Amino acid sequence: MAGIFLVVEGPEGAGKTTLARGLARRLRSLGIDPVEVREPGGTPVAEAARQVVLDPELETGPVSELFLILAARADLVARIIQPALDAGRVVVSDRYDLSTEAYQIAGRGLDRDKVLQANAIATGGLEPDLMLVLDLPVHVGRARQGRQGKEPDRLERAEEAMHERVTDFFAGLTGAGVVHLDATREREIVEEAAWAEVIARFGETIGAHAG
Ligand code: Z5A
Repeated sequence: MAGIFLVVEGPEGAGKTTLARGLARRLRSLGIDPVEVREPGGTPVAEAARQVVLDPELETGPVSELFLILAARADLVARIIQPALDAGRVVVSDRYDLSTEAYQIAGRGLDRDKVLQANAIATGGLEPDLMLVLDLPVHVGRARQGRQGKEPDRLERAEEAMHERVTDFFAGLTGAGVVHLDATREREIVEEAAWAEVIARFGETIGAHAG
């Protein structure tokens, strides 16, 4: 049976983790055991890279930031995502490579072609089947994160203009497999809209997985 690779993307505080968990819960309610991952992270090597890249005490330039993130992605794809898809599993990822385009290319200003080439080495060319992009203004995401009361990490401390570029990049995305969701709506409504997109595309496969 074919595996399905679902990715949730968007700016900070948009509700990616909330939605990824909601989709996984819905899959489990059908008897499907999804593989849930987040980026950067998901393996010991990738979690170590995540700690370095998000640590506000560490000074990391845009290029070293890129390669830490790609090292994490390479390990996650090779050890978890690709084997899971090969085994016919459904993978739900909280961020993937659109985040690199958003943060390292649009945000940090790195060369697009070179970053995409390096990313292709990290992923082995693996592309998601569906990218659910949550659209939310920067200040709304910030307010949500503020209510959570967690200390901002290194990337969250970046200049406001960078966050605007990241948000604008996500908002302007088009292409096969990209679906925009208005993340200003209630959690349940966002989840329902996302689930409808999943079922519209993969209902038959999911039905077969559910047995
Ligand atoms: N990064 C990168 O630079 N390049 C890359 O290639 C990749 C990542 C893959 C990872 O941070 C950082 O790595 C990220 C980009 C960079 N940094 N920045 N800045 P992370 O994974 O720790 O966190 P995050 O992705 O930045 O955001 P987050 O704070 O985890 O937000 P979220 O997952 O989108 O939202 P959430 O945790 O689901 O929800 C946030 C709060 O809002 C929470 O209290 C929810 O209950 C609430 N919420 C969720 N949905 C709603 C709705 N619909 N209405 C109201 N409230 C809501």
